Amino acid sequence: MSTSLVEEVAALRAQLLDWAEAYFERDAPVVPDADYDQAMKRLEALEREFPDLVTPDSPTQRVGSAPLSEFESVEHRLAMLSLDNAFSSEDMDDFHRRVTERLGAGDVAYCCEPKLDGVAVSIVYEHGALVLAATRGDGARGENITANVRTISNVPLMLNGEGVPPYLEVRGEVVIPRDAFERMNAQARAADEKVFVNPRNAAAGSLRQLDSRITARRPLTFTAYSVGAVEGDLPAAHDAILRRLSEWGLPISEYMQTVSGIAACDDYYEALARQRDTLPFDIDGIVFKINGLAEQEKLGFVSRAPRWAIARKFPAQEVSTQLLGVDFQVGRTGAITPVARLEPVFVGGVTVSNATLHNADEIERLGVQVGDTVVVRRAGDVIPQIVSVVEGNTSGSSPERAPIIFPGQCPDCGSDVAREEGEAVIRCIGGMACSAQLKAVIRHFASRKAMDIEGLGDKLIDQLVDDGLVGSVADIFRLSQPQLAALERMGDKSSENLLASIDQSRSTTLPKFIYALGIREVGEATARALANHFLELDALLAAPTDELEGVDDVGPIVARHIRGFANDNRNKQVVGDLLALGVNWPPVTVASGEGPLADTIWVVTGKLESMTRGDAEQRLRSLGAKTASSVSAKTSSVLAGPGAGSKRKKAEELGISIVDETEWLAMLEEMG
Ligand code: I6G
Repeated sequence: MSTSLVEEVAALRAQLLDWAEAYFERDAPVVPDADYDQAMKRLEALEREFPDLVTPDSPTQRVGSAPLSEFESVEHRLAMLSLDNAFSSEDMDDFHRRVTERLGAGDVAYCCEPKLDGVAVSIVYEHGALVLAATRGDGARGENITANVRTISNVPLMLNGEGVPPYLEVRGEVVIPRDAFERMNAQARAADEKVFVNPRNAAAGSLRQLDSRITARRPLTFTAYSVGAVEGDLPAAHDAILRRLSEWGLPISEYMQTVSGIAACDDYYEALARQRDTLPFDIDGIVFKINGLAEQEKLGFVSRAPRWAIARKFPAQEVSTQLLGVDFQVGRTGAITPVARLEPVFVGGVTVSNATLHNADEIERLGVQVGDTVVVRRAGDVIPQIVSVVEGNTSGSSPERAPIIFPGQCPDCGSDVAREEGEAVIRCIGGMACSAQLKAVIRHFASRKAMDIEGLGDKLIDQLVDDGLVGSVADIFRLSQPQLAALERMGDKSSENLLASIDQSRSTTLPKFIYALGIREVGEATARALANHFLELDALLAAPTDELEGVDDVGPIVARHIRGFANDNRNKQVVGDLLALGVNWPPVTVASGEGPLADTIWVVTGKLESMTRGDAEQRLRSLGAKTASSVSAKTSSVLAGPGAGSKRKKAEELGISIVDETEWLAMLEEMG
């Protein structure tokens, strides 16, 4: 075998691992899928021809193998136990009292970790190589899901580093992150395929695939939270064990923290409860563990749970309630969305009385009717949704049940409605003559990430449209102080403030302006990519579809929407009016990827004084940097404000440069 062949295989492997890291961990693909597939095919061919070159951690070993007929049952060397639950700080006090009494100790160190809402798995490594993965099953025996777990991109196939025990069973949770779940379901809905109820079910369904090639396409991630059977030495504290696992390449929770005493546990719980909605994954509580293994051993177990750990649960994210009725809401693109009116219910920490039902297909899929008992899910900052109808409720047609009938006319303006070929949504064809669409367009235009017109809220927009003062977004810039002051609940002072913020919003940026135009499917990221590509608004609006499709993020559908927008005479008029009324932005001089920070990857964390994290990221991108949400060996620098926690720590561990806000601002100034 020639050296150049060995070198080619090594280079392909390194390249594929790099690309996979960009794709899965930084959500920032660096090459088209086709390039990835081609490199993978070449590596597969070489490994087929020279099997001696196959290594257990080769990317080819993750792609999934032929379907199994069933999962084999495997016995856990050590039973996989469950955890006792606590529902209040009083329950936590009781737990702490029991622990300290048994230990005869005053204060105790607790290791705190979020309890991920996913599927528990056990992964066995022998001499560092992944040899077995199993579900929890009944705790004593689980199912052998090795082929599926091997496809999870952040599960190391080989552990690296000093002191890896000859036999190591790692336990943890497999989840699908929220954003990936939403994307997965949106794609499934568009393709009329099975929609998952929640990320946990999607993760469980993905791990239960007999064909691991299907699992390989699911965005699963693993987080280790403990060890099971071990032959060899490990540190004597839970947090140190997890850190050791991390050194060997296993992902652990970046939120893990060790605290002293039960009051600090309450603080940790409250802090995570506040962050719960904005975390990248669903969590259903916090797990607190006595940190010292000697103390854990002394406390032992009671029935099927350790005495040294407890899970303090958060309010449920799914609860059942009654569907009282359905309203139809018209959005800015005319889409008519069925909105469920619910018997108010406490879910995910807030009282919910409305939930989206998406579209007619979704209603049919759920088989839901007015009067049914339904399961409502509220997780993260996603709008509450009805995810299922309570079993036993759908059969027959009781007098209390009523089918949901879609309107044949727009509920707002009475225009006809139409369903485009291949689309699940029904749209009002009234355009800006439909006041509901106009109001939604203005709400979007004025929103923070768009023109950011402070004080122009929903109620005021309703008034301005209903009173005929605003008939297009350009009219916002034609409003006068007497007109505003004459509105209900608007005094001189508020109207002056509003006029000042309208005036201030005239100075914007090209990406924000493009986003504000509300072109279908053009979100913030696409608007940024368009601005960086075209640099000028005119160039964007004149671009043919094939040029538009050359921009990151823009496919044929988005390109068609942009052309459709640009060709519409009313839109041309409004854009022209906005510019004539003084809307302006500084020139976009640097396309992403070029500039003084080109080829660098930044992570912004903690609280900044002078701007939001989002704005700081935008500044960095405008200087050519890439921005990422998590710290890895690829990160060039971390901008850390006060309160930066685990990301700062990880950067320190990896020796990555950390700058504070003052240093960073000075650096920007230096770059001009
Ligand atoms: O189900 C669990 C979730 C998270 C756990 C767990 C955990 O630690 C963060 N830890 C143990 C020891 C067990 N179940 C049994």
